[in-house]
Amino acid sequence: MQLYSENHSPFSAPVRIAIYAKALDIEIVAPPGGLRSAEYHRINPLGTIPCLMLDDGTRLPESSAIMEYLEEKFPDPPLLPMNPEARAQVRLLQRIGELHITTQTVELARLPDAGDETAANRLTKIVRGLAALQNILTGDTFAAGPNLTLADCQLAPALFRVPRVVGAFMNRDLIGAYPKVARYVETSGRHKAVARVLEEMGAALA
Ligand SMILES: N[C@@H](CCC(=O)N[C@@H](CS)C(=O)NCC(=O)O)C(=O)O
Repeated sequence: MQLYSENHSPFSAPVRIAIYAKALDIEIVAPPGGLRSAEYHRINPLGTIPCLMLDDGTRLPESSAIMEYLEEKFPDPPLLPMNPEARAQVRLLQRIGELHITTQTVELARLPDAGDETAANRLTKIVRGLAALQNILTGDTFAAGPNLTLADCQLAPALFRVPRVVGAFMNRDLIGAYPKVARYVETSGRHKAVARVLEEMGAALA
């Protein structure tokens, strides 16, 4: 299997954390010809990374679909808890990370004008996402308890980007305003797979 990915990509980062945490034999490669090339669009007509190329040639784009597939195909070590309520909690945290944080920072980073009304809407969504996390996080090492889950794969890279992107729009330590979130950033970053991906992202963004 191959994963098309780039180190700066916040949507690819969660998939790479899952791959590293499970020690999977998946080759991680850049999109051939570049993300916007005709060559890559022939592989993945959505034109997005990440995209997993299965051994039978099937292409699986969309980070959450890829992570669900990897979890089912390679359940050991598990990145989802056993009981339905705990699984729902992990998926909720994943959605908050993807929709309220990552998507908003990606769109914010595309906006040139710091005074734009669209920027204010994106910042509001990020603030709501952080406030929700402050309520939902267990206060444990990882987002949903003592073990790494898919929630951490999503949230750690999402939160990593917040100060880097929001800094251009406001002079405020947004994460620091939510102590449980700030602590979570610190504790989750100690996991080897998380630390590796955050380092890759940091180097790519520098
Ligand atoms: N919902 C998609 C979003 C993927 C996405 O938008 N990735 C960005 C890179 S971080 C991308 O490929 N953008 C295409 C482009 O900029 O042309 C997922 O979760 O995989």
